[in-house]
Amino acid sequence: MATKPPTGDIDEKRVRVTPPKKVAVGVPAVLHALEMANEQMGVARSVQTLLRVNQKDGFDCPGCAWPEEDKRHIAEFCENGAKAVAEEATLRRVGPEFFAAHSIDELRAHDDWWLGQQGRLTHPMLLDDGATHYRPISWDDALGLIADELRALDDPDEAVFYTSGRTSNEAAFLYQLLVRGLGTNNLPDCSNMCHESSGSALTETIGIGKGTVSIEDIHEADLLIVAGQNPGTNHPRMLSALEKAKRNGATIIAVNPLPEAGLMRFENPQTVRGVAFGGTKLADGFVQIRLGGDQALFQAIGKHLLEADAASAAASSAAGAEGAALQGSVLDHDFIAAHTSGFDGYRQAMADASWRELVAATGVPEKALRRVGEAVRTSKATIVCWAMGLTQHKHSVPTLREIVNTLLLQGNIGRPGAGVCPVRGHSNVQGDRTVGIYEKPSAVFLDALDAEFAFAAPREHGFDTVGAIRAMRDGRVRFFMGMGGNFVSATPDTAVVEAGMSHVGLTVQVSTKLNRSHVVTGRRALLLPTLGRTDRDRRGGREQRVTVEDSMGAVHASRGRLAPPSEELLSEVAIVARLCGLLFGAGAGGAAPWSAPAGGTADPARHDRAYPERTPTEEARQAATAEEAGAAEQAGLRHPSNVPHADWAALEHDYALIRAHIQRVVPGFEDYEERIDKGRTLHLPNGPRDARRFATVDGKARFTVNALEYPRIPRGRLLLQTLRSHDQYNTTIYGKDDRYRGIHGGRRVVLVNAKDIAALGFAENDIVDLVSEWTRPDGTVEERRAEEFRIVAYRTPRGNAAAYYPETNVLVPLDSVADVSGTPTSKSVVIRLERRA
Ligand SMILES: Nc1nc2c(c(=O)[nH]1)N[C@H]1C(S)=C(S)[C@@H](COP(=O)(O)OP(=O)(O)OC[C@H]3O[C@@H](n4cnc5c(=O)[nH]c(N)nc54)[C@H](O)[C@@H]3O)O[C@H]1N2
Ligand SMILES: Nc1nc2c(c(=O)[nH]1)N[C@H]1C(S)=C(S)[C@@H](COP(=O)(O)OP(=O)(O)OC[C@H]3O[C@@H](n4cnc5c(=O)[nH]c(N)nc54)[C@H](O)[C@@H]3O)O[C@H]1N2
Ligand SMILES: [Mo]
Repeated sequence: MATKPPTGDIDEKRVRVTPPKKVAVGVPAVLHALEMANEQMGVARSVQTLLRVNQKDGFDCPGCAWPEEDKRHIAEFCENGAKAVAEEATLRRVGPEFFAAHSIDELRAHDDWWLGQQGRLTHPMLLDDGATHYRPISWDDALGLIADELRALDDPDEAVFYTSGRTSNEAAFLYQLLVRGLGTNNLPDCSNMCHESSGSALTETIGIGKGTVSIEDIHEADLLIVAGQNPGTNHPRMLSALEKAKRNGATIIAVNPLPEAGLMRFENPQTVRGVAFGGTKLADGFVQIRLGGDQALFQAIGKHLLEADAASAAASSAAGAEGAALQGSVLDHDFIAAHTSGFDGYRQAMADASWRELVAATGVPEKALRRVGEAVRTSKATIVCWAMGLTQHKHSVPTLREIVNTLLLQGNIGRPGAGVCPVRGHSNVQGDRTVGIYEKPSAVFLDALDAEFAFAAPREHGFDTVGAIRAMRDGRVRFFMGMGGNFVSATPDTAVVEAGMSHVGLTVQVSTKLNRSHVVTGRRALLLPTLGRTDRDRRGGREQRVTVEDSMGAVHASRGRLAPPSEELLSEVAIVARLCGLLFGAGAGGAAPWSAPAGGTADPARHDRAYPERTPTEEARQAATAEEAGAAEQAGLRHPSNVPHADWAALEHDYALIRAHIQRVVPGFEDYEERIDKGRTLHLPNGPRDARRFATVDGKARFTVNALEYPRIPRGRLLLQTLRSHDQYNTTIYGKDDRYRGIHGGRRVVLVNAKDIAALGFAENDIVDLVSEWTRPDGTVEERRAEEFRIVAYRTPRGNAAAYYPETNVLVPLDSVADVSGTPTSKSVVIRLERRA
């Protein structure tokens, strides 16, 4: 059923290009956001909603995962946070009448922008096999259909359960339990396409797959390197933190192929100084690196530091200093000796590295590379921040290992103002991982889960995102469920994904708004509307709150206050809890076990059963009565006695009970409930940061040796990165402008260096197809095509081009993934431009 993706905006030929902005944020940004908010929500609702973003009694901004400062501004939001909120809190509605009026074929011809603009989903809908329209379905029937379909599988591995990173800890924890209860670890998530490379590299080298800095560290850093990240658009509140760091004397170096507005200069709309005096110059240095040149850059920094250390050792031994023959003053030799392994191998590898090659890979002259090295050498505390520019390349994992190497040299991990800072995307993507959304769960996690719920979770690894697509393509997936997100548009190789989806028997999407994954479906499709962050969530007679973890490991509560778009909506927690009840509950196979406490508080007797006094294993195993086992068997589960045991109805009506389970399964959540009360934050333990403790194979932070890699661009070709405009949230398109880059009114543009445009025989504004060329391991070349893009001259390095995601996902080959992490290489796609006939 692969359909031709819509190319509406280019046909109108109205893209307008102006010079890129040099300053980010400021008053125009706030006005722009308010305008969008008013349009979607009306003035009163806008004010009421926006005042609650990221406040202690409010909701967590669904925008990004950047942490809140402790002293919050009245309006702790940014332009793009406000847009994310407006998008969700919109007053527009998509109900049964909408689906009656628009056939699935018609909807498929619209792009993600149009679909998203229609408003909030209000009713569960079913698209039957062969039907032309979605039709309404009751919750009971919808969930019953899912349960039937799951029971009918020959093998639980025929089911795939995707998660996007907005899902709360509570919903995510129950969801992974549902999936493992069914007997599979098929839990691909958006993180597979996002910071998986960071997780892989950091777990291996420092023993934790997360960053090691707090917001205070950012403020106290002496040097901040921001590489492969566009915070002015994607993490605007980070600019305030950078500004604060600068005021404290920090140096900031931006490493990017593009001179991104936010990094160059920043007008803080929340300070008078920002507004009145033309802003703060943020970046002191801009390294205009070639796509994929970062591994070489960090090797150059390491090489420079090692050379400088050796020189200082030689100088002091020449001056007769005692015992200084071996150790210079540049490196932290005590830290290296006490806390690391692999130093000698790394030192040798850097001695062997050639400056000529480092220059070729980065496109940056040796002198400039050494200037960055000098900034690092003289810094008292260094933090490296990064995002997608570093994680979506074939050699992303070695690149990030190299960052760790350079930081270890000066002991820049586990002390104030220093460390690694992968800046996460989705607002709870990190929390989802923490509570078990992972296709390769650790044995420690699974053991705790087994003990808590008296079952045996499967041990074999499941599919990640790319693995799931391959299985769909090969017809091995019969059931797909998406907990939020937009799997069809966000993943690589769109044509393969769309065809793969059509082989699936039932696709289920839990969502707030309409997107492409709801119109490119399996043979049957369910669309389940749910509450968003801004919506009030009343269950069990009281308002529920959920929790989320920010990019720096701080967990806090989030509570929406707006009246939900429809009385019909169930929270994500309720949807999953009911499915668990249907599949694993005492009444599984019979009457719905949750029907009793509708609206009332949970039965205290059940509560006791879910919260045994003695060890959970013991007690819960006893609770696995013959009756329950019989019911599960009747339910057709593969291992009838092996389903998780909990009081699902109670969990649906009191999310605190879910938090109590999390606290017993995941380390670091001690006193969870008490600590999130009154808006307090729970800081999860972080070995490297807290105590220079490294949970690696040898208990040390590990220097690694990584052969230098960088992309080679064939003659007459360009290397394309696919990135975000200023008016989008991933596949949710807010509008068609990219204000800071000076692109207006359209998204089908390709940014190319003016000299390349000429050298390739084109002119600005030519309309071209982008054709990607992918050489398979056997040497054959595959081609993929994205039609009708307008060429725009832009300050990108020679040989490098840029275009927006998701329009260009058709070009990213499914098999082109990062080594180790499996992340699609969305920032390095070899393309040629082809003139339209
Ligand atoms: N408003 C808004 N906020 C968002 C999002 C959104 O879509 N809109 N998305 C959220 C999500 S899920 C994520 S993951 C983050 C994404 O945040 P970013 O990673 O900032 O997003 P991208 O637009 O992919 O930008 C990649 C940046 O890296 C640069 N880059 C590309 N390749 C290279 C390279 O090889 N080397 C270097 N040094 N730089 C490179 C690009 O020029 C660009 O500046 O933002 C989150 N926040
Ligand atoms: N070419 C290319 N591809 C990429 C990237 C890239 O840079 N280039 N970036 C990758 C990255 S970093 C990421 S994170 C992924 C993003 O992949 P996804 O997370 O799958 O995509 P999103 O566009 O963020 O999903 C948005 C949808 O989520 C739904 N939604 C919003 N809020 C809620 C909610 O509260 N609950 C529920 N149930 N649904 C909700 C809405 O329907 C909305 O349409 O894309 C990846 N794909
Ligand atoms: Mo992301």
